[in-house]
Formats: sequence, C-alpha cells, structure tokens
Amino acid sequence: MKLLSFILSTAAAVGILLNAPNAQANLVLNGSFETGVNPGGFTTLNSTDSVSILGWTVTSGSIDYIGSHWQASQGSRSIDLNGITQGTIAQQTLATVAGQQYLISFDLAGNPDQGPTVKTIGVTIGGSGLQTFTFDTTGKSHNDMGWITETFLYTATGTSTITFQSLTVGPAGNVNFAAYGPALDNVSVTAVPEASTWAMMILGFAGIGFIAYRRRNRIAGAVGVA
Ligand SMILES: [Ca+2]
Repeated sequence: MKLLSFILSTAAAVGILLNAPNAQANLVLNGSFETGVNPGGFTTLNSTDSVSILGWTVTSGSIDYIGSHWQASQGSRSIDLNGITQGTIAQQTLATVAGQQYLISFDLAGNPDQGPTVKTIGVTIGGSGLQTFTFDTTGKSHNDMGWITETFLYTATGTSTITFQSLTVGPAGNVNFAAYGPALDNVSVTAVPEASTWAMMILGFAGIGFIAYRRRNRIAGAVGVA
C-alpha cells in the first residue's frame, strides 16, 4: 500500500508535468487577432497597414480582417490572407532566444466562397525557410469552416519575425483578382522544453514523491509504536 501511494504520487507529479507545455508563454502578440479596429463583417487592409490589427503589419498585397462574415477558430475574428490580391502579414519582433526550440502553431481554414478549392499558405519564422500548408475547402461554409491546427518546430538563432503569406491565386488562375484565400487564426509560438530539462524535472518530481512516501512511512511507524 505504501509503495502504491509512492507510485501514485509520482504518477500525479508526472501528470502535472505532461500538462506543463500548456503553461509555456505565447510569444505572439494578439495571435488570435481579437484586438484591432472593428472589422464588422470584414474589412480589407492594404500593405503597409500596421495599425488596424494590434501587433501585425500587412507587408504585401491585401488581406481581409474577418469579423462576423464567418466563424472564427478562436474568439470572433480571423484573417483571409487574400484581400483582393494575395497578401502577407507579419509580426516583426518575437523574443525568441538563440538555440531554443519553439513550437509554431496556427489554425488554418479557407475562404469557401469561390475557388480554387485548395488554398495554400506559406509560413516563415526567422531563418526557417518557407513552410507551406494546404487546406481543402470542399464542403465547408461560413458556419462550418472546418478549422484545423497546423504545427512545426523551429530552433531560433535570435529574435524572429513571423510571416504568413497567401500562395493562393484567383479563380481560373487569375492573379490580379485573387480574393478567396487561406484563413488564419490562433497563432502561437511557444518554447519547447529540452529533453534533458524534462528528465531532470521528472527525476525531481519522483524524488519529491519518494520523500513524501518516506515521511508517511515514518509517521505510520511512529503511530504504530505509540
Ligand atoms: Ca480569433
């Protein structure tokens, strides 16, 4: 029974640890795009707008800042990376640290109003190179956007800029009118604890569990003598 309680307390400690990544701070300011001008249904923002959405700059083309037009993934606002042309948004200075690995996570969907059916988004952070992701809007609608979460890992070389750009052309390949792009919401960049850190933390918690086990053992023994 005492050994069982030791195992249970250690298991509880490991359980707390496994939830620990959720506690890592998101380095992205306004990653859900909830703070900015009131977009109403939606508002088109052109390059180089850096004031309409807190923390974000439209660095090329145009985007749509989406309000009630469709279901957000998180909160009530999101982005269509095609305004009237392909657009790019960026956050300039993330406080990433050289040598530290980060998990980049974002929610992806697509404007279901017109083709192309498959929307393509390009993502860069620091010197990561372009990461591309696609989303198939088949069967999706404003009320059922079908948001998915995409992730990748990046080891920083210092502070970083993160960019999201549309790689989606217009219907029938029209690049001059390309208004139906990839949809973006819920961006986060969080530090990933190193394996050695995890090992030390687990050993530490196991040690605490063992000390608690020994203490209960002694108290039980003392009570037994009295
Ligand atoms: Ca949002």
